[in-house]
Amino acid sequence: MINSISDTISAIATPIGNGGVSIIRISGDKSFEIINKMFSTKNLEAGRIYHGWINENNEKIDDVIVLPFKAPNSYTGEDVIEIQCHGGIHITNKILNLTIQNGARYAEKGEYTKRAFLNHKMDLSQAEAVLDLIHARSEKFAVTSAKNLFGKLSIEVGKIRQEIMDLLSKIIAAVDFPEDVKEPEYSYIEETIEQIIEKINYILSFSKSSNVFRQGIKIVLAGRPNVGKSSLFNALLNLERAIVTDIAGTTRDVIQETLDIDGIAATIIDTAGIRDDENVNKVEAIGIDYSKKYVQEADVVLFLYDLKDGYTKEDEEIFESIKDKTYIKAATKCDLTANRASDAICISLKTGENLDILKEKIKKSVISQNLTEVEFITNQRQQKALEETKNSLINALIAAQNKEIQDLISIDIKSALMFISEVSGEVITDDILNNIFDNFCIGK
Ligand SMILES: Nc1nc2c(ncn2[C@@H]2O[C@H](COP(=O)(O)OP(=O)(O)OP(=O)(O)O)[C@@H](O)[C@H]2O)c(=O)[nH]1
Ligand SMILES: [Mg+2]
Repeated sequence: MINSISDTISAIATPIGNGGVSIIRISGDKSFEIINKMFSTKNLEAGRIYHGWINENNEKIDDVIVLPFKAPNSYTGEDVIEIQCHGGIHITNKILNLTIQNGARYAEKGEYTKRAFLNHKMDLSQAEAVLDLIHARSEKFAVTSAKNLFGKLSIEVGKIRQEIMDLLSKIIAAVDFPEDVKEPEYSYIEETIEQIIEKINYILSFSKSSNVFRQGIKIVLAGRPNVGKSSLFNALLNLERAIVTDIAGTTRDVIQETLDIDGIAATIIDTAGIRDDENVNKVEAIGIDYSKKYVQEADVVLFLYDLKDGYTKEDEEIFESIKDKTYIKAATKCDLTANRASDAICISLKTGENLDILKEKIKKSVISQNLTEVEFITNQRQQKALEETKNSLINALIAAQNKEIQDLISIDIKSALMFISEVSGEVITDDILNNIFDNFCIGK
């Protein structure tokens, strides 16, 4: 839960750790009063940059740069003080604690951006774009989130909202003042609604790609023990991440790492080899259950079998369970045998043979999951609000086609207006709001 907006809050805005510079940000009415108690220069003016000392009981703690901002010209729309100190966990925490001792309280997750929203510095889709930008797992997603931050989605949704509002006004005016205002033609209402629905559909057409961008793609390695899953996992990451041995059943836990493949975050997941025999102990058995679960949730399965052993009955069984998914089939250890497969890429993790071809194939399968260039990135909350807007408009359209009285049609258009307003946050409940900002990190 987020506390009162009237308090003055403080937090470290940079990642915790040792770096060149850390930033502590204070926001609220008491910001200037607080810095006055701690800083060597007094009575700061907004819009200037100050260099000086942070003091505690007349003792110098750090040499810092201070940037004061006066409401409403700041990120949060409140009085803000940014303190740039030397990076380092101890010094940064010390200065943060001094701001608290002098009257601020620790900020909660997303509280700065929540204040920016409540003070009308940004609308909700922009606030969510900040969240996306922070958590962006690939470059492409970061670039598109930044566009949303500059208002791309809000502008389009704002236009649609205005069109719904105009239509509603025309209908209501005629309902309320039948002597003075002529009611709009039914054909006009139908055409207008159809056009609006088309615009919503256009934004929604990017939903699937948006979700792929947001969540990334899961690529799961699957196959019998010892076929070379962990060896391939390491080769794809260019890293000795997973343990590789000639003992069947080496990997027990699920290991995952994320790669940026053509701007899309691809999480490669190594799993325990799937087998069903008396040598399987309790730990491996749990690992095998995980493998099966991850395979089912995968966007792409990399199915491996050992070319030296040939395609066994067990391989066939595992393949049966994935064949309805998007899969790539590869036969490993081609350096050890003259056997070749007709329906799989033959690779060797020892010599690197055909790994390029496999990588290319993985890249293609990732790109094919991401069907279009994404013009509007939306999250599931926004998609739901847009779907509800559309459903209300469809009801209004059907009512108009049936030549229902316009007073009745206006009810559905009103609810469409409510739903579209949720996207930018004109109409929003506290629950939704807290849910959104709870996903932020502290200091943003
Ligand atoms: N010669 C050769 N050996 C390989 C190749 N791929 C893997 N190996 C060897 O096969 C053994 C098993 O490899 P892993 O990568 O651990 O196999 P895994 O599928 O992860 O096995 P589990 O974790 O037990 O399911 C290791 O000794 C690897 O060095 C290959 O292409 N050629
Ligand atoms: Mg393994």
